[in-house]
Amino acid sequence: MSTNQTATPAEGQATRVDVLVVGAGFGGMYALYKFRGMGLKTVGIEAGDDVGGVWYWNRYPGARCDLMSIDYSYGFSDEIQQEWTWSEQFAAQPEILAYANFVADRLDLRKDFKFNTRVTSARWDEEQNVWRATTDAGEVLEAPYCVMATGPLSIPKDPDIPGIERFKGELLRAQKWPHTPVSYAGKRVGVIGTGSTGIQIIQEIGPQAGELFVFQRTPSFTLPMRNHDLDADYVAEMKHHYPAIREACRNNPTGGARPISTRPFFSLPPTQRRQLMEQAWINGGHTFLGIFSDLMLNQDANDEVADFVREKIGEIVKDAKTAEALKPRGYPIFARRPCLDTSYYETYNRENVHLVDCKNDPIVEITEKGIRTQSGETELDMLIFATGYDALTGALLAFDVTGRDGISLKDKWKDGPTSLYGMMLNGFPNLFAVSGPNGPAALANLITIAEHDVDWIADMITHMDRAGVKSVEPTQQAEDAWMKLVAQLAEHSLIRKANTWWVGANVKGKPQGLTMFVGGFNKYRDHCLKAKQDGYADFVFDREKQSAAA
Ligand code: NA7
Repeated sequence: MSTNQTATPAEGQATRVDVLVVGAGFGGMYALYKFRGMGLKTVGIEAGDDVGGVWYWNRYPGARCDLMSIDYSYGFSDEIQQEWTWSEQFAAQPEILAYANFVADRLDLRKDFKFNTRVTSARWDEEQNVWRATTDAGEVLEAPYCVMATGPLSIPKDPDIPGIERFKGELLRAQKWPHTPVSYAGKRVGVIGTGSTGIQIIQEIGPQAGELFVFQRTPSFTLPMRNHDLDADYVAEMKHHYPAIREACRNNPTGGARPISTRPFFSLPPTQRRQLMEQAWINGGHTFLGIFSDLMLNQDANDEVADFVREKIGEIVKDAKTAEALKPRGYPIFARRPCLDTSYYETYNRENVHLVDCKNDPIVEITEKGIRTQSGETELDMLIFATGYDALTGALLAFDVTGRDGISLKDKWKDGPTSLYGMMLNGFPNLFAVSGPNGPAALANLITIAEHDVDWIADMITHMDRAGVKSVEPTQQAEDAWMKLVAQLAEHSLIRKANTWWVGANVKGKPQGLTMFVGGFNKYRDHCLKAKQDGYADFVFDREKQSAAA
């Protein structure tokens, strides 16, 4: 199918390919493999010097995926899933990055990626029906199809605190961690940020640092991970059942294999509810989320689970004042990304670990020597930022994307992101996003979503190729209807009730609101499938020709 021609440009000309993929994370890697396999000349652009995306950058101590490794891995190739063996229930960053490298080697992906390169702009050329992208290497690439696999968590965010540039000690950012070993021994280390990242760092370096000071503004709920090595028999069994496991993931609201209960919290008597929660605490992982059906819909049910976890924090943390400060209040449990830990609360029982409660003692500034809070200065040798990301939309808005009639993405999204399925945008023909901001995005297994989205995009391209059409975009009505559904579902979810990156609250000036599809990955998949079965009735093909004929 299609052209599969590469024209080597003369000086000043653009490099012409069929598909341009931005990003070499798990979404971009699969996209490149898939489109190349369709006979399309595909080129990937990646800012890092190798594959892995967020797992390439995030080398901070303790970095680990909180989805089970068996689930958080590709299902598109049986050879790959049979050849690769995970060592732990929840894999650490080095193993996940090794897996990304294994896949890249196995599929020979690197030859079609341009590493150490950033896209600086992308513009739709209506005459030629191509996206024309420029890079910071001064190159121009042209492709009829442009696939943004830029990831929901790829633009790190420094804290909004004055004086960062003054600090004379070692300043480290979780998402741009050095590739060489870092020593904490004998040092006074400060950590700002107690989301998933901060929690992983704190429990890892607490025992290593001379003194560790945790500057906590909002405490997170974290549950025991109960990580363990995978034994050979279990792995063999999983490998045997991989096809069924992948199918279960595709039919699950979280894109993972673990079933979600249909039992509402208050349908059970209190003793049984308690028993289930105790069991979930012992089992670990995200079991809690799956044991009742209505934790994100029923505030009273949510409150009881939150009380249970607060009680556990009180039991683990010996100092009563520290325990109280660590107990999250004022937002529903699971409305911030639920974290999994191995020894987080226990870390605060160490004499060298100190919690600074910034709700009561706010940070005023960063000084040459450390951090000044209202009550005084804490001197530090090392300061670590685990302060999150400009998530979901940040990477897509980091460069100029200009669609039909000169519409810029920044303008289109000035009040928040809108699209059809998070994948396609009215006004931006042939532009696709993998795990975009109006799909399930951060609420489900990102590898399951990425595989789904890339396959859906591939089907669309195949359809266009067969129909002999050159451009496609969703109708405005279809996009509006999707966004209405996204908003209606969000309205009933407790997720919108916390100030998190999920709702854009962590970035000053960012439009606020829950723009992800909270209906579950399986339902999202149904919607996308229906679009195809309906013969893509919600899309306009070759718009120019159609308007001319009208
Ligand atoms: P998060 O979850 O956005 O957490 C960022 C943390 O940084 C959070 O505790 C913030 O507190 C804190 N923060 C940010 N700015 C400040 C200032 N100025 N002062 C004090 N504390 C601050 O990012 P993560 O990297 O931990 O996790 C992101 C996702 O990666 C995670 O959800 C997983 O999906 C993987 P705040 O809440 O704003 O009070």
